[in-house]
Amino acid sequence: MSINIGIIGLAQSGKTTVFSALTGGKADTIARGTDAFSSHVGIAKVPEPRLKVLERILHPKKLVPIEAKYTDIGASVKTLAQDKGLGGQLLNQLSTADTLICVVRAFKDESIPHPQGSIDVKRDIATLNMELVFSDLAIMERRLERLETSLKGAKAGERQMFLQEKDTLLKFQAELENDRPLRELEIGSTEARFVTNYQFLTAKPLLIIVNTGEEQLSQAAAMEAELGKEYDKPKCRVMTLCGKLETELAQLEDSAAAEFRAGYGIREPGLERTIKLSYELSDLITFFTVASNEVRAWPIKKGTTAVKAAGKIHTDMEKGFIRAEGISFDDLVKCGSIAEARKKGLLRLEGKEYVVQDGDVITFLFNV
Ligand SMILES: Nc1nc2c(ncn2[C@@H]2O[C@H](COP(=O)(O)OP(=O)(O)OP(=O)(O)O)[C@@H](O)[C@H]2O)c(=O)[nH]1
Ligand SMILES: [Mg+2]
Repeated sequence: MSINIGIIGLAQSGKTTVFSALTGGKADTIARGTDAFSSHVGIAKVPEPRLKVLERILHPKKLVPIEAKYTDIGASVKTLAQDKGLGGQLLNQLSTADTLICVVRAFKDESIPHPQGSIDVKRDIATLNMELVFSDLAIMERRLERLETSLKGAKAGERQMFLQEKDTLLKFQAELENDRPLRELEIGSTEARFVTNYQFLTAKPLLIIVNTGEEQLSQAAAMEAELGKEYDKPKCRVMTLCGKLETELAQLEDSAAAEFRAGYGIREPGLERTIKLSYELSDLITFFTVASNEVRAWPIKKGTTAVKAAGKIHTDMEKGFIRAEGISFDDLVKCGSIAEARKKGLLRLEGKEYVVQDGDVITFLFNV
């Protein structure tokens, strides 16, 4: 199971630098390369300290963390929306992302020209937002045209459906034309279906990474607080990251990197902070399974029921679901072993509708 993160940003803002910081570390990168579209794709393990604790309690042969797949498409969203060929394919790649990271340049360097002529973080965020809006509007226009054709030949039964979709799209279109991204709207369940179908970019959670220079490190926290006032909203967060420095630190052993970070006054590794925020933005929690000598971490949306969580692992487990046997991470740590937890009655039997909680350690029982 992986979570999928698309990296966007203006030209030369540091997208590839941030991508390297997130996926370039020796220990945490599983695979990294360039795909057929010449975008960079990298997979990094999601840091999860609870796995190590579970290893001590459960003694599995193997720990399997969640993976984060980062895609640096290396082109601006604006050009993608205009281009039906390669641009269209790259856009498709972005549209499968769970979360978007938008890299905005704050570092100063005379030798690297800025596409808009000067450093201005808020202006660039607005530009990027506009590009995302523009891309969604293009998708909507095409769909609305096709809907008109479909409506002409529609049977009585289909008509209602098409009209509903048209209403939703027109409503979304009006919001976008006012520069309002779809992620800020309250979306009903019928409407949500259309959002999922079309994978609108402005509907996705957005993490704004302000790429600061090393010499700006002392101001980074203040900059983040100031920008947060404007951009921290549901499904949108802003953070600063020194991409270049983090890329270098990612090459070092953990202990050496930690020493450097302390020296620079950086409290948390950029990779960890980024993934934590992406996770929160995507409304994801983590549960653990124990099976065939493996302890594995899984990401699921908050509010997922046990039967649906089982389905994430295997469709057979959803179809043949009998019950789940689960314990919270904290209870398991307190007991020190599954046997002790069972003795104390802390191992719970849960039915299909149980809502899985962050940190649950679960074994699913099912028929095949
Ligand atoms: N001085 C300085 N240079 C940086 C920093 N971050 C990135 N750069 C440089 O800025 C240039 C652009 O960075 P990239 O990461 O390639 O930016 P990009 O957004 O991927 O660029 P394109 O893919 O060409 O749009 C490179 O020469 C980087 O070395 C920084 O914090 N300070
Ligand atoms: Mg690049």
